[in-house]
Amino acid sequence: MPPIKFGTSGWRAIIAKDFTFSNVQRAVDGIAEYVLSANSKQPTILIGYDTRFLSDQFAAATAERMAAHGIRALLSDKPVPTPALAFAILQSKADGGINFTASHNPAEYNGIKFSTANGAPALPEVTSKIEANIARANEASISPPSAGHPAAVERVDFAAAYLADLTRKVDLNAIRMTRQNLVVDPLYGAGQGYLDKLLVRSGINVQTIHGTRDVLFGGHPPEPAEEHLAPLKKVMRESGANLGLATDGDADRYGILDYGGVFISPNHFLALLLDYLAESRPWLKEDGWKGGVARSVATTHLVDAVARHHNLPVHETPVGFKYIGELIEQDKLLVGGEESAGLTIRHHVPEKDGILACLLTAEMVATRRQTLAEQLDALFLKVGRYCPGRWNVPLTETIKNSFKERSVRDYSSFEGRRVREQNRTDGLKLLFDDGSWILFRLSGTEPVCRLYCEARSEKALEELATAARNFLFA
Ligand code: VG1
Ligand code: CO
Repeated sequence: MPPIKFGTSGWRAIIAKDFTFSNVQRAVDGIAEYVLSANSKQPTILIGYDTRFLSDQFAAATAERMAAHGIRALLSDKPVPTPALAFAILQSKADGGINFTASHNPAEYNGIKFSTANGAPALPEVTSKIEANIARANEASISPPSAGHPAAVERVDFAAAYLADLTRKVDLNAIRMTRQNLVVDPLYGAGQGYLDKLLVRSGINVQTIHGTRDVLFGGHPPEPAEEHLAPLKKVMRESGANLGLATDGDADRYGILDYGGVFISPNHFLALLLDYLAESRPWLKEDGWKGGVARSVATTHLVDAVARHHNLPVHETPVGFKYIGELIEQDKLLVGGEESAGLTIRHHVPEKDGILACLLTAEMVATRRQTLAEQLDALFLKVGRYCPGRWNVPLTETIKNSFKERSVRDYSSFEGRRVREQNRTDGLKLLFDDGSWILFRLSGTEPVCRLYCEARSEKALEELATAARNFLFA
């Protein structure tokens, strides 16, 4: 039996190869054992699913299995974004939630994201217990739960309360008043019927593309990276829209096209939004609150420059939103974000929320009455220019070995640059005297090695990235 391992964000595997009904049941039994051991009363677990092949059926089977374990199972009545499920966990005071999703991965994948009672992605201390439960069950071939007193499975709507909450956190009125013209692209994923519906209901001019279920996602992974947003760009041009707003397969990530279809990198967006929220949200100035900002080790240091400008401390985390979720949960943050397009804000769910990010984009454009590109230029003038980039290298044996060997070495210089600091928070990050840096690490969601670089000009970034690629992967 294959081991079931939770990576950066849940367990992911290829459908029919490892992601089978029987392996899902093994994983669910491991989660059930954890949930039962962590609660003295009868626990409640929320179960959601995205629009992938069989996600709804995996979820339904899981609800039955949870009920057989004596756990009360509330099953979503439709596909649900991961942040909406997180909100529902908090609101219903449930003991956790499972979302069937492989997020941005290609169509052949499915996955399980498990969140704890605080609505945050389960931390390694929890997932290692679940993994141990699963491994133990393999050895002992524990018999299935007795159907003695199976609990009930209830079908529930998780959308309404989540959307209502967003209307209180975003100034939809400002968006409506400025007569913006928006195009929404949920990339055939779980965001459909959420972001678009909320905008339509609020009287905002919006059209949707890819708002139906297609388990092949139109032939591309449902990742709102620039290379997958060409159709959105085209529709924006045709309709004269001023913003294109995309979300990934489970709508916890965002992808933003500015006026003219210009892609705004999630790194730059995070810094812009931090600057905007620091200026525009009065609750930041609440007495006595000494919070700051969190970014993953792979995220732009433009965030640090903006934080410095607003006198906010910065927390650096490993890659994976669970670490930022933990800080949100402890009320230490105004904004937390990751370069992969993860964002949440104070008083919101301890989980990344692509729908919130899209709404705040439209609000920021409405309030400042400038395109995002204009805002970014102004920000660069204020705190300096930062040029981040990221590359994926498919994981062959050679790359694996090269990574292993090169990530443990000690570096005082790298390709003619003096190394100011070596950071091993996640993979290896080398920081240079001029403020530029490189980071390489193994992905925990797909078989690739990731290389991140940042420099202070596009030309310097190109040089640094070439040097890094030649050194690491040549
Ligand atoms: C990637 C991203 C990370 C993100 C994770 C889950 O992880 O780099 O920032 O939190 O995916 O995102 P990795 O280990 O593959 O680099 V999602 O939207 O797939 O839940
Ligand atoms: Co996702």
